[in-house]
Amino acid sequence: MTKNKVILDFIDQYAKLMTPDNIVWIDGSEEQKQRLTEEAASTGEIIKLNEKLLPGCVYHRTAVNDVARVEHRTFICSRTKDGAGPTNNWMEPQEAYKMLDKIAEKAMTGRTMYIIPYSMGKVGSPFAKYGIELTDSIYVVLNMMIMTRVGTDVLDAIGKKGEFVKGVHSKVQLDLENRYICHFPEDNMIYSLNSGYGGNVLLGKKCFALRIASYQAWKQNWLAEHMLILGIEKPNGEIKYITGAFPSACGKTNLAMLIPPETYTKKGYKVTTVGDDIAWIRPGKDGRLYAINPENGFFGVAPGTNMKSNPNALASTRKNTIFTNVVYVPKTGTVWWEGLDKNPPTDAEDWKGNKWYGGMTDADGNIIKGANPNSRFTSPAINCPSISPEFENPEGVPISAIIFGGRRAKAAPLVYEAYNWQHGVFVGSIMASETTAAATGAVGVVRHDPMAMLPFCGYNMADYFAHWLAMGKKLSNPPKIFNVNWFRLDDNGNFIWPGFGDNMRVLDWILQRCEDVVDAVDTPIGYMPKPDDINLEGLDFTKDQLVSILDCDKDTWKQEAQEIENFYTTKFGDTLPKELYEELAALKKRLV
Ligand code: SAT
Ligand code: MN
Repeated sequence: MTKNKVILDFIDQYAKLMTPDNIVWIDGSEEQKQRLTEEAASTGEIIKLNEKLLPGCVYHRTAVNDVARVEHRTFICSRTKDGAGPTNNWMEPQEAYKMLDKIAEKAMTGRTMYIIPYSMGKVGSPFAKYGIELTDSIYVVLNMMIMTRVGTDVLDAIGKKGEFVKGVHSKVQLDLENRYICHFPEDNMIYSLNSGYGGNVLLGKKCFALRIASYQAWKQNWLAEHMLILGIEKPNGEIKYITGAFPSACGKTNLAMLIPPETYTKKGYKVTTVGDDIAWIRPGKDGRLYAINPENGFFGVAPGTNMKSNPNALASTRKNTIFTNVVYVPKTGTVWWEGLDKNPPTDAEDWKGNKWYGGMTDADGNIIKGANPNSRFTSPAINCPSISPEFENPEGVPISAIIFGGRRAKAAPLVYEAYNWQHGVFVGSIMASETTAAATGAVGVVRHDPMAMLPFCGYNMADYFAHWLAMGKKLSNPPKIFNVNWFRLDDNGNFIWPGFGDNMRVLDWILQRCEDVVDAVDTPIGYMPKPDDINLEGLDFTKDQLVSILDCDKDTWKQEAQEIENFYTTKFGDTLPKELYEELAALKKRLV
């Protein structure tokens, strides 16, 4: 397939170590995909679904102990501990290689090693970067064929550029105690053992496109971010692009695919989707930022996805999709998850493979959920009805606004705007959000998650902040920066803001601010909308409710500022860029 010696030596090294019975090159062809699908179906690794109702779709269950990213077992193995910084787990690289090699020894005996050449970004785009993943999982191959651009043209492209990210994955024994997701940024290398779950094993995604790429971006003057990219087409045909950073399972896919409320669609507004998870962003010659989505598909959270919350995502899953850890209905060859509709199957299997029916309860009368809360669909981007015509644009799309957002029951208002780039970097750095099922560990605990990159920054986060600050200085026309929070709760624990499609009303204000056509209220935390400037037409939502989430309670924010100071000083101390301490001091002053 290739004569490139670096590639061949890499494969040879790990084939000798892991001793697979066979080696198969993945060429990206439909025919090979069909063959692998049949093979995986014959061993039970996947189940083929109803060809009429869900053509080309398959179902997969991961091991019960392997359903989410494992942050405590994820390492940045930079040469120095400082290179990984205070927010990452670190292991000395030679020690890590030694330990991993030992676990990987003969791990593929009796198995096949698949070689996946893939591209993040369209092959040949100035943004594109290439990788080769070795894996013993057909499930991984099939997912990578959706999430990335797989094929022999990648080998030609590597041949010319000579650079690629090495990825080694083996399920080994799916042993939790020996599960490691290790990154060697200085070696362009990812080594993932003992898992078979999405973010741990689809090495093009978080491991490459965020952890390794963020390091490369730091060195090469660009940004690799945990951001969706959407386009808003206005009635006059003009399209403005917004990127948004939100932690995992906080609605990036829903925002990226939103359908505006009727008051907007009637006028001719339309939202198009460029990406739902990752943005690679570069300065353009015109002093603006340009973004591409390096992925080729969506790895979305299934529960809660329905015709009302996200019809575009649901439509994306109707063909050529891999469903993981949702409910399986053998009789019809279909799938189901909580929040899909109000008609759960009566005769099904839950994500663990146990007999299950809607409304089933345990001995204590508690409802047993059929789908894992982090169950997923892997769907080709081209399936999405709202996919942007610019999705494949090799030059990317120009960014008008950057949004940061977390899941916060209190404190953070619906939306506010940063004063300038430096203040915007501060706003991103103080992001906090309640944890979700996307990673193992407790759910619902507020933690600091700067720029939604806490689990994904492949180098020292203090350097990452400095890099953001430096990027801004190079831009003559930087995007404006905003913070949003769709998740404020009332005293009864209900969401106040309707969210989903109605988030368009907030995006509308954001665009108006970018175009300088609407005033704002200057508050201690930033510019906030005048309540009259958020369009509530056609919405059952009172001005009082709106005012209640467009607040900046000084006492709450004084506590918040203290919390930020603790985070800054205990995590980063004097390694944190002084500009951020200055922004914190200025915030405190405005709160007096
Ligand atoms: O499992 S993934 O890391 O790919 C998804 C996510 O957590 O955002
Ligand atoms: Mn994500």
